[in-house]
Amino acid sequence: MEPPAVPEEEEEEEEEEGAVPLSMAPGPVGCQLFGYVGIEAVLDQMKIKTMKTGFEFNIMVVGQSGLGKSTMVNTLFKSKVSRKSSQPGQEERIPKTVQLQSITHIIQEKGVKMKLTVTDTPGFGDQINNENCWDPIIKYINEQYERYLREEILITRKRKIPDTRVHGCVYFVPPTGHWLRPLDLEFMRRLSKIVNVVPVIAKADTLTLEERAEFKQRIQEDLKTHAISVYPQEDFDQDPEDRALNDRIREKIPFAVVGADQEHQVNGKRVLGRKTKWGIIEVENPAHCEFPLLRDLLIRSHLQDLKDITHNVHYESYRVRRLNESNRPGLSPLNGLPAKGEAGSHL
Ligand SMILES: Nc1nc2c(ncn2[C@@H]2O[C@H](COP(=O)(O)OP(=O)(O)O)[C@@H](O)[C@H]2O)c(=O)[nH]1
Ligand SMILES: [Mg+2]
Repeated sequence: MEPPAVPEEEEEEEEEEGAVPLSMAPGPVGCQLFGYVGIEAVLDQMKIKTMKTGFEFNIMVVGQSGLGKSTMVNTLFKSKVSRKSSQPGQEERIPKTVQLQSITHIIQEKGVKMKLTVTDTPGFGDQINNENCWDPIIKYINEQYERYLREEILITRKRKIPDTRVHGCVYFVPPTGHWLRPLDLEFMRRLSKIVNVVPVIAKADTLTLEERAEFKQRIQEDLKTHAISVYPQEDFDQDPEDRALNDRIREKIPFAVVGADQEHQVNGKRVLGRKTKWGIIEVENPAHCEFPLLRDLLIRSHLQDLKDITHNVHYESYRVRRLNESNRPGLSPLNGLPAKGEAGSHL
C-alpha cells in the first residue's frame, strides 16, 4: 500500500513560514539529530533535583575511650564544614560519652543542602574482656540497614526513603607507634565487611613526624597481611583514573589526625587548634596534621562514592541476606522479617 500522499499546499505553507528541518537548522539545535544530542542537560536536571531534595550523609566515630572521638566530631562541625561558631576562650567540657549519640547539622552551600549526621560512640574495647565488644556497633549499623529495607519493601513506599545508614565509620587507632593491636585488627576485619571503614591515627600530635610515617607504614602492612580492606577499597575502583586517585589516598591512610574544639588567634586569624607550651597545633593546617585530608575525603572528594558503596555493596549484601532468610520455606517474604524492635537480633 502506498503511503497517503501529503497534501502539497501544507508543505508549501511550512516553507513559506520559513520552517527548516531540525537537522538542517543552524546552531546547537541544528546538529542535534546527527551530532549533538544534548544529553548533558541531564546534569542540570540532576543538580536542580539534588538541590531541591538535599541529601543525607552519615558518619560514625569508633574507638577506645580518650582517643579524641568526641573532640573530632566537634572539630568536624567547627571546621570549614559548617563553621559552627565557638566563642573565643570559651571552655567547652566534652562529657564522657556513655551511649551512642548522633549530632545532626544541616549544611547549606550554594543552594545545596546536606544533612550531616555524626554518630559518636562510647569507648569501645575499654573492658578487660573485650570479647564481642563490637556487637553494639554492628547492631547499630545493621539496624539502619533494616530500617531502610523495611521502608523499601513497603507496597506504598516513600518517594525518598529516609537514609540513616552509616556511610563511613572512622576508626581511631591509638597512637602507640607500634603495631595494630589484635583488637583493632579484629574490629576492622569485621566492620570492613559491612561498612566503609576509614582508619585514622588518633592524637597524632603525640608522635613525631618520623614516628607517624613509620606507624602509618606498619598499619598499612598489617592491614595487607590480614587482608582487611578499608576505604577506599581496591576492589571497587571503577577505572584506571579512579585507581590512580585512590592509590594516592591509600598511600596516606590511616590519616594522622589531631582534633581541637578551641579557637586561637594566630597571625590575626582565628584558627582551630591545640595550644601547647611550644606553640599552637592548627588542625586545619595541612602542614600540622592530616585532619584536612580526612575532612576532604569524607565531605568533599568521596562523599558520593561512600554513599554509592554503602548502597550498592554493603546494603545490597545485607538486603540479599535478609531476603534470603525470609524466603525460607514456610515463611512469606514479609512475615519472615522480624518486627522492628527485633532487627538487632539478625546480626
Ligand atoms: N593531644 C591530643 N589530645 C586530644 C586530641 N583530641 C582530643 N584530645 C583530648 O583527649 C581527651 C579525650 O577526648 P574525647 O574527645 O573526650 O575522647 P573520646 O573518649 O574518644 O570521645 C580530652 O582531654 C581532649 O582534649 C588530640 O588530637 N591530641
Ligand atoms: Mg567521647
